[in-house]
Amino acid sequence: MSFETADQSLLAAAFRRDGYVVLRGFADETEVDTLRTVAGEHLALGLAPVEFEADVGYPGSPSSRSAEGGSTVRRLLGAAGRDPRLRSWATSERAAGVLTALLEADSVSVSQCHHNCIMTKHPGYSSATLWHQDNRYWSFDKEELVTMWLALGDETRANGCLRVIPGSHVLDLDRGRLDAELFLRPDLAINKSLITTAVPVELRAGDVLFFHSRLFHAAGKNLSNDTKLSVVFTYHDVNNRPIAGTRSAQFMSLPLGSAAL
Ligand SMILES: O=C(O)CCC(=O)C(=O)O
Repeated sequence: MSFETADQSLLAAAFRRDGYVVLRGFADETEVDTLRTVAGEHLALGLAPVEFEADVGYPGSPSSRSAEGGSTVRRLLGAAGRDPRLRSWATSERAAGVLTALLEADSVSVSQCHHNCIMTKHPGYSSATLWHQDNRYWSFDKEELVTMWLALGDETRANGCLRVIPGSHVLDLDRGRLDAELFLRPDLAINKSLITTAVPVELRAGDVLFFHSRLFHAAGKNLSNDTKLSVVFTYHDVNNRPIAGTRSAQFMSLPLGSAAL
């Protein structure tokens, strides 16, 4: 859907059905250039806090920070606190308009806990991410969060774009279909058949993918010659609270729209 022509109720209906929607050209060229510049500067400096590929231990990642490729960054963390331009992207009225429709909420906030990052995928030492729901990271009263994923460059199968399983946000899977880390177990025939229904979400710079925290998704390695950069924030209804004492409650969420900082 193109951003200009998207009707909020159609958008919300597509999201309820599929668990995701893509808005083409949601960010304009100037915004993409600005955020790419910020990302490039912070990456070049290795500006903390960062997560390294070696930290996640996913398929293809270097075995340790001291191994070859061990200094490959996976995520520039704490994005909303890094730079006012990232914060204003995360908390804009435009984002609020879409997210209140998708979350069917009067008012939404952006979490500063997990995600809240610039996701990078480098040629050479990037890892693949297995099939999972983002609720493996979250502890909220309700498993109703939405991630806004902005492509700062083209995202294709070759450079490890996200793949999603449409409609999987409404599935209720037995715990045994997931491994200890809450990834879908690829050895089970029933999971193999679910995975055959997956679709790649290819994006152009400026396109945004909104997806539900229960939607199963995965991504491959970056097999191209260029680093892939995406800006990733996750949102919740202000009345959907993080569980006290969990990582989701570690930092305050930020308000959106006119209430934003
Ligand atoms: O780009 C990737 O490898 C996928 C990232 C992802 O799904 C996640 O961190 O939850």
